[in-house]
Amino acid sequence: MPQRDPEPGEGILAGITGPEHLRRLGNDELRRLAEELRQRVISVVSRRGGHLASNLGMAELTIALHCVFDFSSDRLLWDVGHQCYAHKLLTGRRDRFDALRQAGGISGFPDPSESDYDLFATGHAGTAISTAMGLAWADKRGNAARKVVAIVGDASIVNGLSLEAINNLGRLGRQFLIVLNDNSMAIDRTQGGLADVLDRIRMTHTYSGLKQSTERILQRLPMGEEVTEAIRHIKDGLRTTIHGGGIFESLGISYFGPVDGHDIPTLIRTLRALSDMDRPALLHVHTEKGRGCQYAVEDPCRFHSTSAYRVEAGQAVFAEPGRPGWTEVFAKALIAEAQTDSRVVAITAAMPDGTGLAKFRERFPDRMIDVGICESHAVAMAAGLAKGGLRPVVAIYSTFMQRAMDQVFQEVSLQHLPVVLCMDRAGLVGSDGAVHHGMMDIAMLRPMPGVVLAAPADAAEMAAALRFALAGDGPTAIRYPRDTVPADLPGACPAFELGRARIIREGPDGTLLCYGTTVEPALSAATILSQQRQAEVAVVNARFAKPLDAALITRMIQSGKPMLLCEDHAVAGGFGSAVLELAADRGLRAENVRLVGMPDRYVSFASRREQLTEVGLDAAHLSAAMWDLIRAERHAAQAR
Ligand SMILES: Cc1ncc(C[n+]2csc(CCOP(=O)(O)OP(=O)(O)O)c2C)c(N)n1
Repeated sequence: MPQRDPEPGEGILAGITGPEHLRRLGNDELRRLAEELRQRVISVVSRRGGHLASNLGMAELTIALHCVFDFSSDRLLWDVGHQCYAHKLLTGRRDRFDALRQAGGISGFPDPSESDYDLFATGHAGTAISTAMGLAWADKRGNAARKVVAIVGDASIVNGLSLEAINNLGRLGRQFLIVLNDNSMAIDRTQGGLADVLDRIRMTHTYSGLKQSTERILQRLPMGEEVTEAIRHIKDGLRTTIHGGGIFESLGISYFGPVDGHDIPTLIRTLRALSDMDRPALLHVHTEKGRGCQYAVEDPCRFHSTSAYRVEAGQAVFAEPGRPGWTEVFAKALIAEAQTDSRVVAITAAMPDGTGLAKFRERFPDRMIDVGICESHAVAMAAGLAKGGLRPVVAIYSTFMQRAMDQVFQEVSLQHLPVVLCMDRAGLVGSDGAVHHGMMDIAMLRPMPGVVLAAPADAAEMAAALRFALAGDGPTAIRYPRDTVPADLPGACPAFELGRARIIREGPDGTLLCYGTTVEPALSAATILSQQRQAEVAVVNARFAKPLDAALITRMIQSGKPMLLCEDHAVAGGFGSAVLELAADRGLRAENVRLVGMPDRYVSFASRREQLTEVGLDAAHLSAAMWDLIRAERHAAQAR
């Protein structure tokens, strides 16, 4: 008879009061606990959405880490942090876990405001070893004996930032443990030379091989004081068994492994032995992405991060999306361009699925490059491709494009090369929260001379913007949100012309001047104003944040009629700021102009709709804000 999964109020997990409790459990109980953690994660993620496959692989390793270390004082750093669900369940957040990624609930990433067990709010790859090193240095100076552990995935350890930290780590001269969680996957398959090395280690260690290599480590690692001396002694012996681990060894980091990441007793014994080392070490752990959940094991990429679903006959079933998303529309438009222009090539930094480039790869396998999680390299390489005569399109989420700003500056903008940056997830991103909002791309790119900034407002405009960008002789950045694409705008879509806005709706009483995606709520706001207030306002897609349609915007400001500048971006330094700079430059009185966008604080995780409402970018808030301006302007006119 298959066992019934425990309900949230029963089982071993229900009795866990804190990580210290784990040390009182036997191996069988710990194994059952791992299963319970998985079932809890599946149950919540299937209803709330979230990161599934990586978390399922982390149950045993998380338990073992909490058994060996005391992270109420020792330091635990998660790289990216999307794999910390079991950690959350074991560190006091079990009862609130059902509200995962819901407004006011539990974050999908580590979050110090939730628990002292989370040291940094994270979400971007490659940071854990650096921040952990900083903590280790600080403790060394303060003579604190805390242990430091950084958990890093096989895709994140090849990130430039991780490698810079590893290069520096050999000099640390104190305990420091990197746990390399190797499941051979990023979101898609891990890319690159180091991935090949790890793959070779994986292939030479079948399950029984793993057992042997672990035994070899353990036999040679006596517990207690002599451990470091013993390790020094066995180094040569080990080196012959470690293959690719030599890379770390040569950088002064002792390599151990690989070990089976689902074998709790072995993990505990190995971690305990390594916890006493007085210098940096790396434990290479093999885990299975999607462990214990058939559909996630079969398609770990699909279930890396998932929306809510229901299970029917053992398969996950998703609600049909009402309309296509921006990602899909972008991929379609790019494929169409690539069909007529053989110079077009596409680059992703480990996100072929998320950016839509997986579709492009199906159609043009030789013209898509996945560089791994290294956005800076992606952009610098795109500069080389452009110089070499190709037309590179780099598709990166806005939040991750931040990593590549120096390359956009020096390699792309300064050389004025025709690189097209397509920034998905630009704007509020919903349940991933503050670590993933695309809130600063305009502000970061706007100061770079020669960079054109464009934003489409519907599917036809996406195709037109891309066509325009690919025809240009310099860099263009196109931004679009994590959302479904709105219904087609009225009328035929005019081609994108440099610095020309598109008037979508006319109206004498004021203007909602939008940048891209905010056109949709602005059109609804205009309808509300027309129906409820008999006020007729214009709706315009500026299309370009740089260069602005200076002539049109000047006329609109000079009319003295109210204007709302609406953008799904931080108000500071964004599109609205560009308009106000124009006004100041031309000596225009912008007294009836207001900015709507993200405020100067981090907007927490919630649904994207809730977040848009929170910052005033929904139709109701826009119409109310516009009506306030219209009324004030009418009063002022009467008083004159
Ligand atoms: C700088 C940056 N780029 C891209 C991402 C998107 N991303 C989130 S998780 C992930 C894959 C991580 O793979 P790995 O580190 O091996 O962890 P696993 O999920 O396999 O446990 C990627 C690419 C990110 N979080 N940060």
